[in-house]
Amino acid sequence: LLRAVIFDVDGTLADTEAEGHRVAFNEAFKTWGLPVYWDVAEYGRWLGVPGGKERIAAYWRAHPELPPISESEIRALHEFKTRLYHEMVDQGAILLRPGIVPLLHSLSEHGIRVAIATTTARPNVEHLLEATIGPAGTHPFDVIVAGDEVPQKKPAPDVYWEALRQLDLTPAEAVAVEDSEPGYQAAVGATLATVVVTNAYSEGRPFPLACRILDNFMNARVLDQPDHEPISQ
Ligand code: XBP
Ligand code: MG
Repeated sequence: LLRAVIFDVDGTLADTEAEGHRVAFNEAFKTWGLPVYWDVAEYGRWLGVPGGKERIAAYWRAHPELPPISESEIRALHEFKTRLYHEMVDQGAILLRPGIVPLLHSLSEHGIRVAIATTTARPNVEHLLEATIGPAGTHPFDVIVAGDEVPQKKPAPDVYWEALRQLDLTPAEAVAVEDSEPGYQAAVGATLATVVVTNAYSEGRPFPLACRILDNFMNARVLDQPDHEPISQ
C-alpha cells in the first residue's frame, strides 16, 4: 500500500536552478572577482554534478587555467552563494511548480504522507517552503532529509534510504518524485518506484526505469493503486 511520496526539491517542487541557484553562483563568482560565468546551457552541463560545493570543485578541476581554489575557500564561496540564494527565495523569486499545491492537498486527503529527499542544504528547503507555503509548522512535509546529512549525496541512494528510515517505511510503501538523472538514479538505487517529472534541463532524456514520466504536475493526482503508479495524468 502506498503510504508516502518522497519529493526532490530542486527542479521538482520548484524550478530553482536556472533562475535561482545559477544566478546566485554567478553573483558569488562576480563578488569574489572570479572569472567564471555560467550561462543557462553551461550550468545545465554542470548540473550532472549534484551539490553546489561539489559542482564548483568539479568545474575548477576541469579548468586548470583558473586561479586555484582551496576546499575552505569553496566552502566560504558556497556559504556566500547560499546567502544570496536565500535573499532571492525570501523575496519570492522562486515559486512552486504549477500543480504542486493541489497535489500535496490531494495526497494528504488520501492519508498519504509527504517527505523530502534533497541534495541541497536544509536551510534552502526551509526558506523555500516558508516563502511559498508559509512559516515553519504550516507545510505538510513529515520528514526532510538534506544532502549534507547523509554520507553520500545523489546519485547515491543514501538520502532516500534515510528518508525511508525516518518515515519508518519500506521502499515498497513509497514513491519518489524526481526531475533529473542523478535524482532518478538515487531513487531507483533505493529501489523506489520513481515518477520523473521533467523540466527544461531533463526534458527528452531517457529514464528507462521510471514508473511514469510526466512533463508537469498540472493533472497529477493520486490513484492509490497497489501497482505503484499513484500519480497519473
Ligand atoms: C540539486 C543540486 C543542488 C543545487 C544547488 O540536486 O544538485 O546542488 O543545484 O544547491 P537535486 P546547493 O535536485 O537532485 O537534489 O548549492 O545547496 O548544493
Ligand atoms: Mg532535482
